[in-house]
Amino acid sequence: MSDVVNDTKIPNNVDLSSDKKLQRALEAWQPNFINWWLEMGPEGFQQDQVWLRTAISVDSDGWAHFDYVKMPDYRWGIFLADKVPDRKIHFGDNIGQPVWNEVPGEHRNTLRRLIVTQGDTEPASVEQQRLLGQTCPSLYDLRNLFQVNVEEGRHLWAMVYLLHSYFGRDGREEAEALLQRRSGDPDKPRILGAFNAPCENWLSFFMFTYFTDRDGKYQLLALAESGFDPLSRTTRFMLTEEAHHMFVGESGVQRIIERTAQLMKQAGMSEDVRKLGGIDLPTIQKYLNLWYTLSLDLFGGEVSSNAASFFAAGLKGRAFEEKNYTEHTALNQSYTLDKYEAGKLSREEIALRNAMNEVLRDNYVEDSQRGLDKWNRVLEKEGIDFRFKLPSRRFHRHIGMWADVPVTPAGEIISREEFEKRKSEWLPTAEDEAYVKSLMTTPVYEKGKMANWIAPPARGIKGQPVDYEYVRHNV
Ligand code: BYC
Ligand code: FE
Ligand code: FE
Repeated sequence: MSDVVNDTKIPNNVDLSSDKKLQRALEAWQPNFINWWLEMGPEGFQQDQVWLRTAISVDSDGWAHFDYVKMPDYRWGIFLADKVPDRKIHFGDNIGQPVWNEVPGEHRNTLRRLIVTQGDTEPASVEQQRLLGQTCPSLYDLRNLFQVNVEEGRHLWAMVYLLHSYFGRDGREEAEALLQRRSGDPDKPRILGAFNAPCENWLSFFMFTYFTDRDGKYQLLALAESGFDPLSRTTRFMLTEEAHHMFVGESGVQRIIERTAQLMKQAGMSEDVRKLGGIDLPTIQKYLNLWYTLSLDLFGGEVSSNAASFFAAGLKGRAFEEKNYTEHTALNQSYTLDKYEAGKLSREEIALRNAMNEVLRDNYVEDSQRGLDKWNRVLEKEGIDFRFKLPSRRFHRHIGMWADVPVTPAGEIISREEFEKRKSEWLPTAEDEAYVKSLMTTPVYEKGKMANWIAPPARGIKGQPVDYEYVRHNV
């Protein structure tokens, strides 16, 4: 099953050429995808040779191939993890029934919506990151940006394959619409909040890949449990690529912190490294606050009947449902959470199924902390007192019961006036954004060289040296 067929226009391990109608539909979508890529993908680098990883199979060793490729020639393929023989639905109301290889009629709309929502985030992120190459801190980082971008493009292919294969004409229409919406466009925005937020500097990019791609990880883990087997198999393979995206974010932020620590020493342990062209720690904390909270919103409301029905139907489980839980109906169980309503705070017990968004968010919060622990170890080693902190999950929310409630990063409810007065301490201001951007006006295209505000990585990609020519950019 994991054999790869490369003799069609679309690399795949789903035996695409045996279904001519599907193959023709996808081959008709392909030029539209390429047009979208040329219009909305990385601007100014489409003719460059980039040293990229391409998925070529789903074998755990050797699934990827590294070589120079021009991005529009990237071989975006369709790869599903191998079928698990006799796989059964293992949570919700249908436990023990065989998994679905076709879409059950009663779940058709729900499944389509889940797949479209997932699919929409992939091109959205490419659009958000479209201009970042023009301000890159090194060729190494430029290549990592493009690696993330082409793989988000492949994730779009993964969802479009499902839409075309299993949802007929509606699916084909949704696949077209995925190329029509635009991140941040008020007339045709992307579906979820964070994917319409501007991501215009590299500090934002690294925070995005650390925090927002990590929402991707958890949503994909939840969908990997799905009783709709093609969705489970495609998301399982997407998770393989996701690890590198989060690595780019985690190591990128870490390298900024390392450089800032050096500059602080040069400045006689002063926090003010702006005069030396570094990014001061409080500014890094503000960008952390911003992207973490935008990403918390992506889990949906705390109390969600949608989430309960996804779980009941066996469409979307908890992360590691099979491995980490012993009870899989989630019935007759409760979840206790803070409730904020009409200005009053209380504790409330709700049915566990209605809390599935919050359960997944709990996993996400815990996982997010790990990178901060690493970043704080850098500061500790350098003898710097500052520590990064995840803000309260009530802070700066736009979705759920904390939406637009004025709360401090410590979780304290305050007045709207106080919030407005103090928010410049907590979230990037226009001045912060202008300062960060001012550091990044000139791209660094010289092999092995790094911009002043970031330390070099510990090592290069896939055994190559840091000063490898990761992108052959003709200036
Ligand atoms: N922005 O019942 P509720 C990734 C809507 S990231 C705007 O609480 P539900 C990636 C919601 O749709 C992973 N609207 O929400 C990362 C609902 O609308 P309706 C993406 C929002 O349905 C980096 C209403 O509010 N994958 O892959 O339980 C780079 C009530 O909401 C938002 C997925 O999201 C928001 N943040 O859950 C590249 C997985 N949140 O029904 C890629 C698929 C909620 O009133 N999606 N709404 O019209 C899902 O599982 C669920 O739809 C959600 C929301 C988790 C998003
Ligand atoms: Fe993705
Ligand atoms: Fe990603």
